Amino acid sequence: MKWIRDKWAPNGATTSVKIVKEIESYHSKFQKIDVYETAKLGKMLLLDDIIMLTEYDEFAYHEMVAHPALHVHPKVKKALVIGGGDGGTVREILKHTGIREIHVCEIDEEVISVCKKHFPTLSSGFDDPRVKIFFEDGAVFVRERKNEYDLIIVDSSDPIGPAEVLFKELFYKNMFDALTEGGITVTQSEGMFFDKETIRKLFSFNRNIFPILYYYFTLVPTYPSGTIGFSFCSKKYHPIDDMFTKNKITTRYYTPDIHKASFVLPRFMENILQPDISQDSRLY
Ligand code: SPD
Repeated sequence: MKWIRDKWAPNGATTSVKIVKEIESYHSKFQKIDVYETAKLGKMLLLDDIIMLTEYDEFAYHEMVAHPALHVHPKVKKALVIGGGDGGTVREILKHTGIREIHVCEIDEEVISVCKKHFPTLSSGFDDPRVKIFFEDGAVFVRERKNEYDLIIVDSSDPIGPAEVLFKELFYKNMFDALTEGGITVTQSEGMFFDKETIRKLFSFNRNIFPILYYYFTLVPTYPSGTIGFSFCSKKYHPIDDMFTKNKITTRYYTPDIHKASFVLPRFMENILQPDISQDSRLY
């Protein structure tokens, strides 16, 4: 039996998962791609040795990256997913019947192929006629779109390698312009325990771009520290005051109470997100 250790360890601590078999391991043009059969958590996908998902807990991430915004914006017709090559985010968006069109911009075609082969319960949405896939750099793709999407979800890896550019101010400014009036963007914004500096930087520029900006989180045991969060960046709608409920969405993690609770943060996070506290004191 072998253990695979997640390479994402910004605070010198990370996750290990026991595996029983290597299923795929190769280098695409952009990154290393690995699929393993784990001992207890189903199949697991890694990009550049960083855990992207396990079949066991992926729902807790994909439901929470998608459903809060879709229970706040009253009419999401056209959505863009940047990254998200495994298909989990598209699968969740498609649960909302009002959606007419989903664009997916994934830089690495190989991620989609490998997930279609090994993770069909995530990637099946790619065959839906409302979904169109673009193999392009997300930052370039967004720069060329104006007033087009009601919702943009950035389902990215971490701020090293191909995803680094997706954590920059210019990218967020371009997303603002690519959104329609009242549009919302939700971005993978790392975990509150181990990635405080990344979150602080994101909020330091985003509070000047989006009038409504919140951090919320979910629990994913196979990510370092067991939690990961999202920036909720909105032009008009408030994540709690404008929230509504829908009856026919089947979920395993998301509920209206979880929606509300996920925006309630510990004191240290409130401090990190405040603009006027000296940087040194708030990072611990
Ligand atoms: N540290 C890993 C963070 C990965 C977040 N994105 C995962 C992609 C799942 N669709």
